[in-house]
Amino acid sequence: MRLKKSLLAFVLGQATIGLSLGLFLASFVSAAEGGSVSGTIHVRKAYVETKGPKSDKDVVVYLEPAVKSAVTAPVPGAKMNQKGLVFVPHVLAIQKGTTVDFLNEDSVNHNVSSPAACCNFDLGQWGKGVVKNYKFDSAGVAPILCSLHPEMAATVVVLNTPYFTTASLVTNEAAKKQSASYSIKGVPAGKYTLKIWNGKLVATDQMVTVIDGAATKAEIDIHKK
Ligand SMILES: [Cu+2]
Repeated sequence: MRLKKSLLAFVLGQATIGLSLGLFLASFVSAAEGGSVSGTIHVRKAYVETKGPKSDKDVVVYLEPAVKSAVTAPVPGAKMNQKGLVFVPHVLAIQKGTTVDFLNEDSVNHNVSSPAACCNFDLGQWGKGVVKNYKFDSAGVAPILCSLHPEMAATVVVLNTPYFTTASLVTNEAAKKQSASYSIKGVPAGKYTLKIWNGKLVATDQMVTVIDGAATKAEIDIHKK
């Protein structure tokens, strides 16, 4: 009887070790899906308009791999519509090679064009409910204009990387501070240069290391050019 009990304890012990090892391996496998980079963007010694259709609240945050990695196909479905004589969204970040649909939701005609060196185009004029599109094949910053409405303006930021996000600066009137939080998820492990784009402000590039299953924190100070 005593022998049977110790045998049972031995078997249970082995099973526990096996289960622990299994759980350990499972956590290792799921962690291999990449990591994230997140933090807060702080506006330093500057003030930008954070309200209205012509605000400078949008900050594009992106990670350029230190070592050239496999090319990832751009995500489909990028849109910049014309609604109420405004381009929506005001700032659109995309990966190079992305086709953007421009839908006119207004009852008046609109034009969509850009004088940018990276992406010089003019799609003509069209009316309500019609979509025209343009494929952004070169990285760069493209101001988007409507020749019929000079007050309409937007920006397409074309990036050489699929790892990016757009954060929105908010003004804390009481503290007289402007900031935004950001998070880029699903980034493969490795070294990256963290960069930003904003209509008025710049930041110093910083190196970040992404570790599988880990959240890397990176604070960003942005200031006048
Ligand atoms: Cu227009």
